[in-house]
Amino acid sequence: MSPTITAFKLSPDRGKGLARDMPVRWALEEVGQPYEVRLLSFDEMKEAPHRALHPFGQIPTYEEGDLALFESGAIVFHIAQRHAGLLPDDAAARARAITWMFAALSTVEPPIVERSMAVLMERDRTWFEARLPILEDRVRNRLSELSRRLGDADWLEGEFSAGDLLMVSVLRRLKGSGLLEDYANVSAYVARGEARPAYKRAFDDQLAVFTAASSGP
Ligand code: GTB
Repeated sequence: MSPTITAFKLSPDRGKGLARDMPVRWALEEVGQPYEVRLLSFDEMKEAPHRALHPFGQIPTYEEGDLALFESGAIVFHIAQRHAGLLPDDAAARARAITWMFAALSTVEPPIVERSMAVLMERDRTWFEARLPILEDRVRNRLSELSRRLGDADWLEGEFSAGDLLMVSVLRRLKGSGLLEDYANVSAYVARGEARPAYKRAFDDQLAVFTAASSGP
């Protein structure tokens, strides 16, 4: 039986693939696992049936038989554990790839999200102009550290892994900020991720949901 994930009925990113069902879709495409998608409105996300799956009333969730998961990182990890292709077999290499999954979500993403939230929600505050350069410097710090580590490698640890999948997903949130462009190897890394056939299938599928919903009656 195919797993079912949840996603926005009408994503606020207008199909740019920034909502967190995207890494889950991408992981499922990488391992060749077909899946169903249940689309939810903002109201439906906060209702009891969805809250039973997701305590915070968010997307994505993942259901597979009796197993119900939330948190995109945990879902990608589960998919990577269950199928070949996203984590190396060698125990040490696997541990290093998992380390990059955590690094993406807990070290690289927080300053990126903090900057995006400020740009989206705090533009009209008196202190916004003073705060933005501070937030951008924090992002630049992480990008330069990542750039140094990546060097001229294609991926963070040998072959493409779930660590790269999450890192590329996190870095995509900087599109349009002008920050990524200063780090040529990191920009090329993101482009390499986006060029993967599995990424493209996942992206097209989530875009099709937005296109259908926004052109409906
Ligand atoms: N840590 C959780 C995870 O990784 O799964 C975070 C889940 C989460 O933030 N879900 C968001 C959500 O359900 C959607 S993805 N929000 C509704 C709510 O909280 O009520 C975050 C997101 C939303 C929109 C954009 N965008 O428009 O660009 C990007 C990312």
